[in-house]
Amino acid sequence: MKIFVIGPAGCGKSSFVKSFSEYLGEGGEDVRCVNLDPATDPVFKADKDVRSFVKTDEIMKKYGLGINGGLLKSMDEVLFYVKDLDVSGDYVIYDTPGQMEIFIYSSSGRRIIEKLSDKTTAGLFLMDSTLVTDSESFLSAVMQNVIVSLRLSIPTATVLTKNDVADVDVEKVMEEIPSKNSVLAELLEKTSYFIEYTTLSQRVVKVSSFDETGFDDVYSLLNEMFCACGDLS
Ligand SMILES: Nc1nc2c(ncn2[C@@H]2O[C@H](COP(=O)(O)OP(=O)(O)OP(=O)(O)O)[C@@H](O)[C@H]2O)c(=O)[nH]1
Ligand SMILES: [Mg+2]
Repeated sequence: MKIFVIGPAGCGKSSFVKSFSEYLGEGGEDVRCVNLDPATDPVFKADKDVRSFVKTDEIMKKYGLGINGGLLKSMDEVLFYVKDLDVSGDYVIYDTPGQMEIFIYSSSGRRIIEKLSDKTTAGLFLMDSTLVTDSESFLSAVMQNVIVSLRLSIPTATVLTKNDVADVDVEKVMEEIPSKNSVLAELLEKTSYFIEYTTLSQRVVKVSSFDETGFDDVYSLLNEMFCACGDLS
């Protein structure tokens, strides 16, 4: 299974890759990790590291680009090395950069994932729990996951990180929606219906990479994604 860990800057992707891969390894699973972030050295034991081929700091200097343009250009270059980044294992976990443009707008991010994917590829869309404690932010996060899933054509699940510092009460957040009376209350309510009628994005798990909270849930969810018997609701 290929697992792409995606999410906004600083949401906890690299920490999750480190802790979750250790958790899988301790459980006897055959797990490999790949760093797909050309801007940052991996904090986990990387079986393949994109920075062996492309380094964003060097790209920025070479082309006179800033950090955002440098990262986008780096991903264009990474396309030439995709074969070198492929690795086999029962669970192959890819850490990715936090710049969402790469997956939502640019063609390189999409093509890199397409080339590395197989029939059992999934995305985990990570969001920092401290930022999604109200219904507007929570629904926006889940919708971003839907967009990433559509754009990359892979099933993705929403994972709320840093549960040790903020525990999002998903049920309460959803229950509050009908009582909102902002000008966009209707949009909010219809968005919640939309989410209710989609399957994968609806299932939200909460994790902490510091104390491994929720890792059993992520493990079950990943396996349910490729099992016809899975109940994702
Ligand atoms: N409390 C808490 N902090 C966390 C957790 N996971 C990550 N962090 C902290 O959040 C910050 C960002 O973590 P990273 O793992 O680097 O996040 P990232 O998404 O890889 O960041 P970028 O690659 O820069 O987009 C660091 O200070 C981490 O220590 C967690 O489970 N709990
Ligand atoms: Mg990172």
